[in-house]
Amino acid sequence: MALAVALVLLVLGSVLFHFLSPWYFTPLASNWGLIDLTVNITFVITGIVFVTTNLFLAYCIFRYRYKKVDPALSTENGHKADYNPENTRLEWWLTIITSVGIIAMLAPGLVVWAMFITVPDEASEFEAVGQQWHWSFRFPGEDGELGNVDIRHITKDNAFGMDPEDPVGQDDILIESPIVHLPVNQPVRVWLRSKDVLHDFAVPQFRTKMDLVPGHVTYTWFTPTIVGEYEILCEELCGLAHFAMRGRIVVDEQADFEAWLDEQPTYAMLSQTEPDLGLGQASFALCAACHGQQGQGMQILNAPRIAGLDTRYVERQLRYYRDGIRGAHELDTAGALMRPILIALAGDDAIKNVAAYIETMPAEPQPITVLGDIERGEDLYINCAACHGAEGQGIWALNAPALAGQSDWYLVTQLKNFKDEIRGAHRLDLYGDQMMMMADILSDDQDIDNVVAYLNTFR
Ligand code: HEC
Ligand code: HEC
Ligand SMILES: [Cu+2]
Repeated sequence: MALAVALVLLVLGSVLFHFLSPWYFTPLASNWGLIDLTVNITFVITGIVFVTTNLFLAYCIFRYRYKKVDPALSTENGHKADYNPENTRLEWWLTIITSVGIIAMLAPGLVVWAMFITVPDEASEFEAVGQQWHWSFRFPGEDGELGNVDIRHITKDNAFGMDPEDPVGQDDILIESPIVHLPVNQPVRVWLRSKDVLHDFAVPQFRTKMDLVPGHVTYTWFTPTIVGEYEILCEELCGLAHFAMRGRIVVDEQADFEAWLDEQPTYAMLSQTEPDLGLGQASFALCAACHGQQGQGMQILNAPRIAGLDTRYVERQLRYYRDGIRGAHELDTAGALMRPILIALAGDDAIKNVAAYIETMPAEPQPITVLGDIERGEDLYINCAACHGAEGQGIWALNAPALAGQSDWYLVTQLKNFKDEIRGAHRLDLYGDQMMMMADILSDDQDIDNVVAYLNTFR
């Protein structure tokens, strides 16, 4: 009896949860309303089956429950079930109903799948490139065609693996930031390419998702229908840190989209401009006042060592300071010191030059000022090694800077800043966002000191 009641409550609770729960589809912002329809059909059919079978079970438990019958007063058998091995009629009915239900669930899915893989002729195209743990994008240039790429061409200066000999690729537009724009109401095909492991391109509001498979180029298509900003998630669940691999699609009016695209560099522009080390060295005079003549850093000014930092990392930090993505938080007093410098360092070229010069400066390990439990630090650092390298050497392909030999007091403040959302919380800071999630692994200030003390063993 209690079991029957529990079953009825379970059914009621599930149905109520379905209708009252706040966790449902996000509002639709693409042409793929049919995906919602197929999911809803499945929900309704499996829902009806769930409700009827469970209520039937509850009914049987109640109806045929054990009854004590006194044999002296009655000939009725109160508790023994009849054995009823065959019931052809009933079996036919059950088979037919089940088949109809399964067909009703699968058939619409097949129709929608056919549409899902048939890209309309008028669709424009772009490419989304996945790598651990970052998205970047490529649009065809004026010729309307994407040039050849190959994993073998990938270097620090050719992150897309563009074929330098291919004339078609010269005008391709390369977007290294994980934020891409698309025009509204224009069908678009996304070519999906992975540089390393499996990834999965998913935009919940577009109801579209597709795996990126290393060695293959896959695709999906959709028509964004509402102007706005949407998050790209990597819905690859197996493997490390895919949840931290966020990107963004900004859906614009056509004119805004074109204005944005016009500002993006082509492969030819990127591959032909060599940084000017002489100009970079001249600009470095601005930096030496705080970071020291050798870029070794000065603790009294809170300025860390910058000698030897990776060019791309430095460029990104300088752009972040300039654009108020880093150093603009009211509690970030040290970061605020960097912001005025970027007024003097005008333009992306100046940033490029000084960053290139900084990479050439020899990096001396900095004195140890932070002590902690090195063994505990080693255990904690296992989580960090995947991005920053087993010896804290940094991995440029993952956008993670070197930590070994860096001013240790500075590493401590940065980890605290990430943890307290003073660094990394800006909505355009998608790498800082990764570090904010990672810094939460370190439960308190002591653990921060421990992991930095362990990093001090690499020098
Ligand atoms: C007024 C002093 C000052 C000057 C001048 C200055 N910096 Fe800084 N810089 C700082 C401070 C302080 C920090 C640390 C900010 C923090 O703690 O977040 C910093 C941080 C940085 C970082 C981030 C390092 C990292 O590992 O993330 C870079 C890169 C950098 N500076 C480059 C430069 C360059 C290039 C120049 C010259 C064009 C320059 N700085 C001039 C004070 C200065
Ligand atoms: C998913 C990859 C990933 C993991 C795991 C990771 N980091 Fe990072 N870390 C990054 C990236 C990317 C940056 C650069 C952020 C930026 O560009 O602003 C960074 C930046 C940092 C910085 C700032 C360095 C500087 O020069 O300013 C510190 C310190 C740091 N990480 C420490 C750690 C520690 C300690 C752990 C382990 C608890 C860890 N990271 C785990 C990706 C990672
Ligand atoms: Cu991924």
